[in-house]
Amino acid sequence: MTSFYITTPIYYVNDKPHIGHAYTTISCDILSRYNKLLGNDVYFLTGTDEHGQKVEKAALSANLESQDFVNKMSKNFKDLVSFLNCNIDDFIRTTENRHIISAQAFWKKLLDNNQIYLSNYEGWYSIRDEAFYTENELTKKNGDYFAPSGSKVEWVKEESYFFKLSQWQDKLIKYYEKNPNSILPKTRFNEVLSFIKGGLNDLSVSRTTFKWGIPVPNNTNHVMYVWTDALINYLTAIGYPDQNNKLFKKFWPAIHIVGKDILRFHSVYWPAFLMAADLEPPKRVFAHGWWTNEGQKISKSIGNIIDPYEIVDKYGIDQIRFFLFREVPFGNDGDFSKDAIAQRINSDLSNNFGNLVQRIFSFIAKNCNSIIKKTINISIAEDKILLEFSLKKFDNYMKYMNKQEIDKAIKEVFELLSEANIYIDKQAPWNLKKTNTERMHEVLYVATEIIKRSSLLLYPIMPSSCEKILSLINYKKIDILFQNFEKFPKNDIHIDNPSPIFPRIENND
Ligand code: ME8
Repeated sequence: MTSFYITTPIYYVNDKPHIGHAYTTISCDILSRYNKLLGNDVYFLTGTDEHGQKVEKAALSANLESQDFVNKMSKNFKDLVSFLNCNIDDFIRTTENRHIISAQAFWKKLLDNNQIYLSNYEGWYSIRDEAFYTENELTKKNGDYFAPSGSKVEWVKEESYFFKLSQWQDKLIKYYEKNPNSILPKTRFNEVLSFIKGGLNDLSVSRTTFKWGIPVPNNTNHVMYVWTDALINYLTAIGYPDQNNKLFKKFWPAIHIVGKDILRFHSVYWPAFLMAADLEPPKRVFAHGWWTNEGQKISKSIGNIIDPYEIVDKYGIDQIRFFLFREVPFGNDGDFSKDAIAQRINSDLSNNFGNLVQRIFSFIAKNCNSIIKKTINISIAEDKILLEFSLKKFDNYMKYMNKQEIDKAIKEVFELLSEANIYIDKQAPWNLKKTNTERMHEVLYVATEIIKRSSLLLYPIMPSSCEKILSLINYKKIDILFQNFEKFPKNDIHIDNPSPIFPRIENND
């Protein structure tokens, strides 16, 4: 059995989750469900990043002890996972004991491997990004300096441990040249490679000016730099430092899905840390794009945060899951607008998919006593063409899903659904009812088979709706597997009376 380990970034708990966090988590759920349908052994991890100066500051302004604050805030992220209908295997928090043990063991391994040394850091730091910057990356405005992300940086000067990142430059270049698919999309791969080729400095990996972090082993004046601490979560969850742990042996290395903002941490620092600790680098880092709200960057100060609870309550969870991945190529930036959501729901879900299900299943309920007869021979050219087309679409769908190109995979299914609607219009079972009921049954049988196949393919994206549709033809949860894609039913099919799965959005205020 192939194993598939997929992770979201662990989110900072300085604030409430918004649509951007929901986006990454849903993408991992889609890919995880897709892999389960293939029969793969899947492990899906998400969680929260709870240390560092940014979180400490947020706790202070909330007037809470850091630990009490993170307990409260982390829960918001955990609750959101189930609200989004995401089936995770573990939710990790970096303040958990298992993680502290794991991060300190990892640190000791780096020390043993002579990868860390003590010195002094003097330079720019952004608390909002929790990142160090060199002067040439900054812009100056009214006497202040700003990082490319727009966050203000401050000058820090402190004793610090350094990781010998500069020594990994050539090894990383070699690794990436040999494994060009280990960073996707391609443009991101090129960006990372040229960044590495531009030269790597040793990286400051500890801080001394605040306390909210994992103590550095044997020198408790220092806490681990929050990114070093955070990245190790991917190992902790599968049992590190016990490398004989069943999960660790089965699942490492992982596929990390991240936003483009944190690609450098995952594809430069992280693989270098791992190789320096004698571990394999990630199987792949996929960096997706950035959502804006009606053209503007989503930010608390602008006051245009999109609350996932609000939009899911308004449009439905499957509708939002679908919109996010149908509307924008996974990897590109996207703009969130209510008009775009309504248009997607109405044109793709109500008019195309929903309409096919509705008209076929209610026709069967009304005219065939809710039964479609088993069809033994598919001999009519139009039937064969449509069924073969579905196999081709399935192949393409898998090709895209394996590269995390979720939008393209969805498009393949909608091309199939459009063809199925054309087929029904042409075959017109409502006319056949009067002239040739045997043929009418064949047509309904083929259409039902296409609905089944499309629902299987769309299940990872819209699990509850597709489960509902499949249950109308008596498909059980355990049957939702791609190995049943081509399997025709052995008996007549009883169709339960359908109610509309994807109602149109009429009022979108
Ligand atoms: O960076 N559009 O946490 P974070 C799309 N703790 N995705 C968005 C988004 C937007 N507008 N806003 C946020 C951290 N995201 C670290 C990670 S991992 C070892 C440590 C998503 O809370 C996207 O996945 O700032 C982005 O990379 C992540 O949230 C940043 O979350």
